[in-house]
Amino acid sequence: MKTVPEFAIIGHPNEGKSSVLSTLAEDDSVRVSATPGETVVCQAFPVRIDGREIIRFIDTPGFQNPRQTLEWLQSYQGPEEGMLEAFIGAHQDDPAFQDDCELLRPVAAGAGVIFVVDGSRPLRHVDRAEMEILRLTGAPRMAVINCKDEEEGYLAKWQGEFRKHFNAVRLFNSCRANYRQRIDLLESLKSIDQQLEPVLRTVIEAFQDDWEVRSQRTAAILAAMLIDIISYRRVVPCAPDEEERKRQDLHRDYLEYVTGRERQAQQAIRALFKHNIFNLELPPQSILAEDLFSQRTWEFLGLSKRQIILAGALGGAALGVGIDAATVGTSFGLFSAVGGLIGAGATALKGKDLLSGVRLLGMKMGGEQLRVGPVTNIQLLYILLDRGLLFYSHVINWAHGRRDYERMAALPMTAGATGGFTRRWQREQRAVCDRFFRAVLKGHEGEIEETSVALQDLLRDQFLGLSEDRALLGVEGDPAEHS
Ligand SMILES: Nc1nc2c(ncn2[C@@H]2O[C@H](COP(=O)(O)OP(=O)(O)OP(=O)(O)O)[C@@H](O)[C@H]2O)c(=O)[nH]1
Ligand SMILES: [Mg+2]
Repeated sequence: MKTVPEFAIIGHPNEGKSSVLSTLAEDDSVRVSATPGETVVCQAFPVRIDGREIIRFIDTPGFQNPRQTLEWLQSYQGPEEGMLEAFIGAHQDDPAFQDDCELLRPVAAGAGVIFVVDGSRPLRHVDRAEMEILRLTGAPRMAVINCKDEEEGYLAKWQGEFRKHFNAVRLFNSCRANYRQRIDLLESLKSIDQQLEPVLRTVIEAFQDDWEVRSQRTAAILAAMLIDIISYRRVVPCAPDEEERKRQDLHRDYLEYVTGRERQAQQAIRALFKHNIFNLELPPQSILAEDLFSQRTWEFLGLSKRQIILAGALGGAALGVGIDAATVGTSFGLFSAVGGLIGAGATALKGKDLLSGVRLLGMKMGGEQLRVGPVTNIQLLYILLDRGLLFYSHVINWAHGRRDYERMAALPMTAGATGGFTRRWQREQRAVCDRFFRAVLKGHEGEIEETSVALQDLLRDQFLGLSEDRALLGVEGDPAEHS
């Protein structure tokens, strides 16, 4: 085995080899397609951490002529070490064995084998032939069952057969596997060959360290975003007669700013988790696809209607409170979508005259100037934190090999998915948020730095918990899990 461990992903056409590789290597550039025969030549996909290659997976075409290949290998009389080279030498110009030669090349060169089957279909004779070929190669090998459908009736049969031919067997769903399952698969690989163990242990450690680094960086990205959004201030010249219009402009600018700033943070997080090509599209039912300032967002994240009104965060219109259009257009509706934020810190609202108590905190006229910001309501911090945590859990649970977006998106959001994360936080955790919020409002650099570090530590721990915790992983409702 070489210094960089190398594994060829081998199997029947269209079983999900490329898809498994894509997820395992966190590489969304791997070509996956519903048409059998998509992969025709071997291609190595290195996994790099800090620019250093630590493991390499090789995508291969599916077996083309396994029965005859097996017959040839079984009747081979020469020295065992030269068997694969001899097979390739004898068949490389025969179009009927083109794929078989190609897929056996990396094995002949010493790569370990990960054999992929679709465990949702019954076992066939041809599968046994393929397994027997791999056994004869003598390569360290493990079998991976990738169930393309939910059907699990054949699993026991597959597992029984695999035990005869492989050193290890694992279920690994290329569309759903996450960080934990990738690590588990690597752990199993360790057991297929003693010689592989030390180098794979190093690989696993590198994966784990890298995951922590990514989680730490995600926390830093979110903290920087929060500082920008909370400390947002603008001052514009404003004559008394244009106050109303200017307020609306400022309000709109703020909405755009917050939305854009959040999107920017999400893109940075996405890149950190190597989703480079496909746009991890949020299912339409996802609360993350919902506008940051919509009532649904705020309710979903655990605020009651009354709390939302108290936060003054949403407009009367959004809440369905019967306010006549004229009033909505002026002091309440338009501003109050971010009211509490820039904001119309609405006090308790009662019926039709609820507008009388509305004060526009944070937005004030002074001299010939209109000032806005900073945000005065800590609720926005929690909403943004919740959305950050949801986005993280969405990203880490989006397997790189997953390509069937439509099907995933069409499924309903799960019942268990209501409520934010921060709502369940303890008093100490809320205190960290509180100190951070106040420091940012005060604008004291040192204090911001200090409280931001505490917030990042808190977030990193939450992220790492989310990476390991099966129960929480479904929080965004991985629809495949529940269909
Ligand atoms: N629903 C579902 N579809 C899957 C899964 N794994 C693979 N597929 C789909 O099955 C098809 C084949 O996947 P590939 O990864 O290209 O299969 P392959 O074994 O590399 O195929 P060839 O390169 O043609 O031999 C693609 O349409 C995948 O999206 C899975 O776990 N669930
Ligand atoms: Mg392929």
